[in-house]
Amino acid sequence: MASSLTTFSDEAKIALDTFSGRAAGLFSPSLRLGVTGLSRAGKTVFISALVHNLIHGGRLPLFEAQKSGRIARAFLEEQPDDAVPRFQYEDHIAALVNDRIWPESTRAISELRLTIEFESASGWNRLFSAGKLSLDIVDYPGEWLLDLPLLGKSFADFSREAMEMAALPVRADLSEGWRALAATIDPNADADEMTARRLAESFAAYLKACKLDERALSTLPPGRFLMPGDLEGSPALTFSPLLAPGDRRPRSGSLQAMMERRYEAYKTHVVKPFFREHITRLDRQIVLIDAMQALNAGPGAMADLERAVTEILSCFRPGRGNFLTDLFSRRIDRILVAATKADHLHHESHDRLQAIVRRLADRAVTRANFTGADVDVVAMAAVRATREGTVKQGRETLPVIIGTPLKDERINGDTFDGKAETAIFPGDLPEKADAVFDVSGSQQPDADGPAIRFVRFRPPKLERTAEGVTLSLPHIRLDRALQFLIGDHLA
Ligand SMILES: Nc1nc2c(ncn2[C@@H]2O[C@H](COP(=O)(O)OP(=O)(O)OP(=O)(O)O)[C@@H](O)[C@H]2O)c(=O)[nH]1
Ligand SMILES: [Mg+2]
Repeated sequence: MASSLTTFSDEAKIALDTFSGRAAGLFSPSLRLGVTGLSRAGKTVFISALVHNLIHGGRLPLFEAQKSGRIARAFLEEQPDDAVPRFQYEDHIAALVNDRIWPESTRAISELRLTIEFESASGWNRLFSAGKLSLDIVDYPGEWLLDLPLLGKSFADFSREAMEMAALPVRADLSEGWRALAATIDPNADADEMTARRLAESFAAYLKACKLDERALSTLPPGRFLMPGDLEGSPALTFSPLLAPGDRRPRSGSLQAMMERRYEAYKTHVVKPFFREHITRLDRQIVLIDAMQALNAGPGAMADLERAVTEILSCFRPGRGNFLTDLFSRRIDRILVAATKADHLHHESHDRLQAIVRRLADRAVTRANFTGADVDVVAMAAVRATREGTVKQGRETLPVIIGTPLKDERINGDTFDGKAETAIFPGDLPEKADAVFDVSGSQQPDADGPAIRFVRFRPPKLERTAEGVTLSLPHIRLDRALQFLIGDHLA
């Protein structure tokens, strides 16, 4: 009896919650899901695959509501915010499915509303809930998110940190030009537009260089230096950290005063509105990371990725007394850190990849002093571009992945034409997650080069049923991600 009593009071509480907290939401409860990640992490592909699988009833055995047949239908509806660009779902799917090309880079925020009609699993919920959930998905560049910590930093803090980061071994050579230039400049000299511009351009060039493939470094703020949008060339983007600016108020009319004013303008006109309008309204968040790329580039890039995830997490769940707390109107209660592109590895390595991400997220959670939201991790592929097989080499049988490498991808001196299928032995991830974080190099799995072999594949060719119906996009563990992100709202 006791157990059914708890069940009853729990459900009553949920129902009450529905009544009071979301009075309007009783008829169409909504959940805002933020999808972020540094550029090329896989956001657009993830959103397209998620929506496609829900609309077309994809194979999602770990997504409970779908597995038990309780989802009546899922469809796109008009989004709630008229001023935000719509996520171009149809275009992206056409590219993926018909042309087998990956969608183009997105550079701005966009939104999509997916409504799910379902039957609740519990009789009580069926009485009280509309059996309808609107999922508002917001896609935005992770670089912009990294700007949030700036709100709590003075220009002197910002300068000091930027200089420290720039001098780290992984960045030192890339930042050399900018640091040399900054060293020749007296912050106390008269403000001069051309000096400001030269410094800002040199700083932006260094930030851009960090992002190139072979370095795979995560970005440093300010995010709009890489994706200026319509702000290109405006004074709010024409500034740079300075070498050793004093903490005291700079002389008015000095270069430092000018840089400080612009830095503050950037915070007021760019950073704050973005967070107030978008981030603070999120309920759930998925942070996509390209761990494969970072693993390939080595421990320095992994440490850098960890730093970026730490910064991102510290933005989502600011503690009491934090300057960000007041900005939040809702509380993000679940965050999923997801490594995409697991289809580049044989399934035997999927758990290892997940262990690596778990270790990265755990350390980030500790460092960010983060509490109060559930954080989970997953190694997944939103779109599975490969299948698995084995190849005999002498006496050994090697596990391989088979797919169509993108045109001009190379491995071992071979260049691919974008048409032929190829089997690739991707290599194994190290058994111990620690090895990939070891910057000292002593434990590096393979000192001669990256542990895993990595080529980009074209999207898969979709199978058709006997009746000619195209099946939904294949994936790896997308269902697990869905279950964590929205499963409880469909219970
Ligand atoms: N094999 C495989 N490749 C993927 C997957 N997801 C993304 N990719 C690759 O990663 C690239 C970037 O994916 P996008 O979804 O465009 O990344 P994004 O985060 O939206 O990038 P930006 O819009 O540039 O910020 C794609 O062009 C693919 O090459 C996946 O699930 N499997
Ligand atoms: Mg995108």
